[in-house]
Amino acid sequence: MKNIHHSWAEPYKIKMVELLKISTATQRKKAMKEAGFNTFLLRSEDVYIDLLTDSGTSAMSDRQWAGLMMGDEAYAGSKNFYHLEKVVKEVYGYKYLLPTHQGRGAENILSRILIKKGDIIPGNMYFTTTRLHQELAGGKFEDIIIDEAHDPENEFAFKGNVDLDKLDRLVKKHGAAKIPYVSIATSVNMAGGQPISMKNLKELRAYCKKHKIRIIHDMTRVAENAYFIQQKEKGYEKKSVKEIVNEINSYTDGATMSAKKDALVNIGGFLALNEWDVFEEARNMVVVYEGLHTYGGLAGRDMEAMAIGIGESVCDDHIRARVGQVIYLGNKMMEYGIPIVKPIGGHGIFLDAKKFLPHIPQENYPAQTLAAEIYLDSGVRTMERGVVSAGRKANGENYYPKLELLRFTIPRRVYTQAHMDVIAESAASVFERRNKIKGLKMVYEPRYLRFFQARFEKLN
Ligand code: PLI
Repeated sequence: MKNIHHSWAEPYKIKMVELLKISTATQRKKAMKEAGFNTFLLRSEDVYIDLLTDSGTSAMSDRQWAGLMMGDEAYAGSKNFYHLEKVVKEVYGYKYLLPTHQGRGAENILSRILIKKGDIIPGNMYFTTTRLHQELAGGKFEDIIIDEAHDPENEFAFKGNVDLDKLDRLVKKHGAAKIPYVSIATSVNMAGGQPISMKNLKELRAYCKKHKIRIIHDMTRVAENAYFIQQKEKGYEKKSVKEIVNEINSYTDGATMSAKKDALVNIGGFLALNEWDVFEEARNMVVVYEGLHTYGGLAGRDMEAMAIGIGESVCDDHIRARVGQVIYLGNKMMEYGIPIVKPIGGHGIFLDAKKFLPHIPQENYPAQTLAAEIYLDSGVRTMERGVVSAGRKANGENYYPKLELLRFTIPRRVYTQAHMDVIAESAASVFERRNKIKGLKMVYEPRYLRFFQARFEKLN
């Protein structure tokens, strides 16, 4: 009876299932060609296990579904708005709330208000839509994440941390007045879902206070970050995820949120602020771009589902199982010798495509190539997070990010452990024949966020 390993397990059971199509290799070949070797252009019907994103793809609880029936679809003053506002205050600790249709709606409004032409926005690694809105508003994003974040092999526990020396150099060079805010993401997406530590955040807060610079928090995956703090940071072992989330937020001045991730809904987001003046301006803008300030592009029922989802998302049992499943998949991949970003992050497994396909140069899109190969192998849909996602600079040059990754993003409460096994086995079988894989060339490139709609052809 010694040495029994105690597994994590889901704190829920299945009440309804969605049937999936299992395709043949010939069907997948045809579908991939029609999609221009871009997994974003596949029809979801042609996908078996969909790991494109964890955004809007989670399963809602029976309580959330019941909440939909409580939707108050009044144009103004919906009771669901007031419920959501109460929950955001209580759980997240921000004073003022503006719902938006999703995260980028909040980013648009915030960037337009706070950023002037020529401003600098330092942040702990870029995110695609966030940086684009900063640039469209006339600002320039500067990466101030620690160097370790750019190294997939480095096992430092908090690779989302800010390098305060990098920030200080920017402040000295441009002056604090040119920096409207520091843009801080929890669970840094493009680095592989890597957390920021509370210690680092506190130091950043002290620095920014001294220089009178705001901190704006991209809190899309804050609960996952809080879980890593609970598991790995001294002094937080006994704190609940909810308490940790609240403390993280207390060191920031406002937040943009894509509720489609942590908050367990299929659509929705918000802008949350502590400063009245900024809020007042944002409330003016929301009616231009989103909708009235008590719905911001959402139905009453969407706000109700979000309010309930936020509560569920900060429960320790939920988050332990959520991250536990991701870690299970990562460990399986490592057993097969597949190169992944370490440590394993919160929302998915990120394959190191440069290591996986060392014979394919970044100009021929190794991660994009790998996404196509995994789909062809098993019908598992993943997504590129490398040179295609990084896009072009304002001067037209390509960004060449150090990280060339393939993301296996795990929707919350959707797939089983057996699905995780199938996914790891598919990655392993592509890994076995990796030397025979050829790269891609881009044949169609949209102007903005090209990864969504670009088309590719196979190199001969
Ligand atoms: O997709 P939106 O507009 O609700 O949210 C944009 C957004 C903002 N910040 C972060 C960290 C994100 O991850 C994010 C969206 N992420 C997507 C769609 C993803 O697949 O990762």
